[in-house]
Amino acid sequence: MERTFIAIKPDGVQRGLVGEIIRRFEAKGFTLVGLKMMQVSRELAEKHYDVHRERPFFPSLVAFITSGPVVAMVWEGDGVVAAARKMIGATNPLSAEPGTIRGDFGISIGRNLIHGSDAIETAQREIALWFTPEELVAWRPAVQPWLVES
Ligand code: DAT
Ligand code: MG
Repeated sequence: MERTFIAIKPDGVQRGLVGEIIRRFEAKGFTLVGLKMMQVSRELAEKHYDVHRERPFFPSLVAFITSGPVVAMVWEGDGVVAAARKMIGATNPLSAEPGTIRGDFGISIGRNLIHGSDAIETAQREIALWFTPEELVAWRPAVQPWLVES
């Protein structure tokens, strides 16, 4: 089953949006299979943002993600990677559509609240980076027959 990595960044935690963001993914029908709050190390931050290493904003990106608690999650469901990106919205919250998380709650690219994997292969890499296999729980919600046709 497809899985994606989602992280509520320090601004999302500080602004009290943890519940709201989890609510949206639950209400949509995706399944939460991993969840932890953590203080991100510099090492993890640099690995996570490795593709952006050469970008001018890389130092501030690492400084920000390590500046306070982050809520790291793994969500499961068919099509969850692309659907989560749609729910999150464009990178710059000012361009993000209303109805998306960034579109509804943000105004600045450096404070865009949430991370979501951009492709299935990225999700696999990020899940392995942030979670051990034991931290992930495979379970089937009882409402599944009311969410998907068998
Ligand atoms: P996304 O988080 O939508 O996947 P990304 O992977 O291109 O966006 O960039 C990672 C993060 O880096 C993004 O959430 C915010 C920051 N960022 C991206 N482009 C930026 C820019 N031009 N200036 C400042 N920060 C930027
Ligand atoms: Mg990205």
